Amino acid sequence: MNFKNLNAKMKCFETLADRSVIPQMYIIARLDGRGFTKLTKEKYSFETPFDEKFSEMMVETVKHVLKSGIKILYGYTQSDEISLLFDINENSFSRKRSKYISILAGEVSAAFSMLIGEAVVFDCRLSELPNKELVYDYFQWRMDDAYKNSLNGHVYWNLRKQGYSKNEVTEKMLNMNVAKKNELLFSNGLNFNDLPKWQKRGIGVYWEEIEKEGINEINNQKMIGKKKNLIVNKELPLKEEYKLFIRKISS
Ligand SMILES: Nc1nc2c(ncn2[C@@H]2O[C@H](COP(=O)(O)OP(=O)(O)OP(=O)(O)O)[C@@H](O)[C@H]2O)c(=O)[nH]1
Ligand SMILES: [Mg+2]
Repeated sequence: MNFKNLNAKMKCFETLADRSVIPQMYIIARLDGRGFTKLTKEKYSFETPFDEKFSEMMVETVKHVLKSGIKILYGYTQSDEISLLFDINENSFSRKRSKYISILAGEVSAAFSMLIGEAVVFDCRLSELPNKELVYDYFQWRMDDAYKNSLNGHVYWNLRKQGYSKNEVTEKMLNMNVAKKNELLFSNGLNFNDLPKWQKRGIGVYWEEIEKEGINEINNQKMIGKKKNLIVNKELPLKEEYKLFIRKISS
């Protein structure tokens, strides 16, 4: 078989099952660090339950991926995960899922690896959402997850640091509701309400357009140009306000 025929015969095995996201669907990618429990607790002694340096590396990674060429309007990170909302008009790579998933997993894994100094891996999955309400629900879901993880993490590590074993803590927490968890922290000198907001709500990264004074190279006159800056927000708003916030940065 000549190369042309062999190429046509074999190419279809790569392409025919490689689906594109249909136009006007909102795309959100979610990346999650692989085996980060071991990485954060055994390989490196990051502070538990929250470590500012670890969180800073996650934020730097989000900034990197927002600058990587795929049009992403909003990046959100909590724990070892990153969610990325695409511009509705993003149409590079013919909107092929496999391209977005592999490129984003590659960009995020490479960026975080460079920051930590060894090879680490993030997985990536895509949500395809047919309307904006579901986009708001998605981000509310991840923020609720951040809140739940934060309360559980603080309670877990508060008890561990008092000397209880893994099993003892797991058993103690089994029948504890939210109020009980708050009470336990309070009685041990920690007011959950007073903790930094980023630990309970996660961190948002997005573009902001600012005006910038420059010099027009043709006539040497002062001019006002526009420049895009990345904003890191560690005090994200809640509920309805969060929805309005996402509407603003994604419109
Ligand atoms: N010490 C510490 N650990 C953190 C921090 N942020 C996230 N982690 C840990 O990262 C892990 C994230 O959870 P998972 O993604 O479910 O666990 P994983 O081990 O990465 O498992 P897979 O994602 O399935 O590979 C948890 O163990 C968190 O405690 C931090 O600031 N400090
Ligand atoms: Mg993980």
